[in-house]
Amino acid sequence: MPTPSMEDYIEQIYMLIEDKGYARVSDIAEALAVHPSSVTKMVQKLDKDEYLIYEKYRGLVLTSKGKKIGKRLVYRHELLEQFLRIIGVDESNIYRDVEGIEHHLSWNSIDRIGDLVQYFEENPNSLEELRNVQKRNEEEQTSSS
Ligand SMILES: [Mn+2]
Repeated sequence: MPTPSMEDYIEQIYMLIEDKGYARVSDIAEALAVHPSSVTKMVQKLDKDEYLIYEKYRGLVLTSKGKKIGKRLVYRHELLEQFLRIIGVDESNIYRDVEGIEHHLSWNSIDRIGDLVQYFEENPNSLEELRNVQKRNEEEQTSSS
């Protein structure tokens, strides 16, 4: 199993390759706001663990194992953003909160959150009821403060 840090790298590398067709050490460093030497070190570890193949002058490619995990990690991130948006979390908190929780949930929890997101998509009335609860709670908070 990849560590949280390895997951962040695999997720970013997968997205860069999807977007641009390649992932350079400098692009990965920029995306994760880390030093290029940290990227090189991690990329070597990911190569050793067979998530990708790294050749210094030719760049890197994900193995099928790396691709499979990368795809799931990107899905997980997007699902959690959708989930927080649905339950009414402020847009300005969403990205940071997802980065904070994504590595710490079991796939079991991810799948059940997926069910919940689907449930709200299929039942707009329920979503409206949830919004009503939120409105009520906000009004109570304002009137009691
Ligand atoms: Mn993420």
